[in-house]
Amino acid sequence: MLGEGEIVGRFLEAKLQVHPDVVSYLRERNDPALLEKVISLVPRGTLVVNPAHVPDLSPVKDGERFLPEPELEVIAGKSGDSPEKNRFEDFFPYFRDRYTRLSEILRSRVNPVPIEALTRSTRYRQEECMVIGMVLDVRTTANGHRLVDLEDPTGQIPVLFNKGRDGFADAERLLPDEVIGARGRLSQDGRLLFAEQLVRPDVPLTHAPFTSSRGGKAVLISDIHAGSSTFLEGAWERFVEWLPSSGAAYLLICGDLVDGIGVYPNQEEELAIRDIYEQYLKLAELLAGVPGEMAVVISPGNHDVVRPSEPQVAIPVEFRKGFPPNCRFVENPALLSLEGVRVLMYHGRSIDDMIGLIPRASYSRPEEMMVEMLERRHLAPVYGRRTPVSPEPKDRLLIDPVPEILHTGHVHTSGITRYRGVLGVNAGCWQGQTKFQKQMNITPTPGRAVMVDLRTLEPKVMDFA
Ligand code: D5M
Ligand code: FE
Ligand code: ZN
Repeated sequence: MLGEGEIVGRFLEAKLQVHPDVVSYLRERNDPALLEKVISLVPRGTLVVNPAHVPDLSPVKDGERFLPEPELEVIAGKSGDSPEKNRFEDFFPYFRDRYTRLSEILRSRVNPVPIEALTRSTRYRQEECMVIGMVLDVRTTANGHRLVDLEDPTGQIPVLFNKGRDGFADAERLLPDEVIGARGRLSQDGRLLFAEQLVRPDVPLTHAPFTSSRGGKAVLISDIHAGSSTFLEGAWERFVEWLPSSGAAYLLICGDLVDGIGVYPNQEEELAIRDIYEQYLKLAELLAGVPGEMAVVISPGNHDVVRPSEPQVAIPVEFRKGFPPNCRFVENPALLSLEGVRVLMYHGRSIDDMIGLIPRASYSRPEEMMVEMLERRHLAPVYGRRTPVSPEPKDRLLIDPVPEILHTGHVHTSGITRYRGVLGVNAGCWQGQTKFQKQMNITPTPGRAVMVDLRTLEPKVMDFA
């Protein structure tokens, strides 16, 4: 099996540095001849070998895309898409759908053996093989290795990721319920897989984002928290005054529209408006300042009046009084097309779960958690902690298709990232630090909006604080 050290070493011999994506690709393909071929194809004078140098990794741009008329289309998460009630009996189909679709994504790179066959038959013992499964449980052993119980529809097997092996950093970030592929060697008794490589569904290395030839700009914000006594009126006024000059056609608001009522203990002490209807009326007033020709897309978050389980339904009609006619209410998550550019809006409750479980993760760097979502092709990989999920026969939290822009909020800190062509944006919030955030040591970055040019996907941070 080709190891990371071996691959990097071979490039160094050829006086070349190598991009980590090229290393993962070569490890997955596990073909020494391919490694030599890549080295031989690199043009003279190259210092760093990146995916563009590898024929199979050349970007494949999704060039032809049906452009909606008008330019804004809600592809998924329209108001009314989610059934109101969640039914307990839907949990089984929900997880089966999650497993089936993520394992299909993995199958282009992993050729798995059913787990039952591994454990039953003797022919795989001490042989190299691959499996695909959902992480039932993951723990760190006394020696610091990571031990995972992996389950597929046929059975279950423990998989050991040795801390001394290449790519252990991937295993350190393993989360319960994520779907992964593992390549490794089966133990002599067939009861344990010694993993050599962890493969995540991920964004394809060849992914090249679609860009709009029509142009257009979108402004991304979240966490307005209207009705909170720490809502930053002045910053919002400056923002709204700037909007007409921005030339933007779209304003996307990614949840926590109002502060809500009773969201956390003693919240009433921090509310300027204690009536939930009036909080939404306040939001309607705030949005009345937005130019009428801009399309405003409004998606809920955990402080909003709708059910907390995701997909969260759109703000109900009785709370939409007084909003200007350019507002559209969608679910959380929602997938939009703006001039053909796909934007996946997700408030980001699951970021709390991931920050709690991923070593060195921090509320000050939300962009890293967006990358974790993209690698797993799932907005809320961990089930049953802080992020409640409403089971539906189709898992709407899967990231499929891969969007051009992933827009989140919730953490109140801004962060921007680009991962394999996908732009990740968390703009921050419009609320100053609350007592609760002070206790949690969370320092918000309020008053920022991020404007994205749909022709180039270049973000620009605007600060109104
Ligand atoms: O989330 C505002 C901020 O507070 C965000 O950074 C997440 C954090 N937060 C929210 N709830 C919790 C809990 N229960 N523990 C730790 N941190 C949390 P918002 O949704 O606006 O309240
Ligand atoms: Fe919030
Ligand atoms: Zn939130």
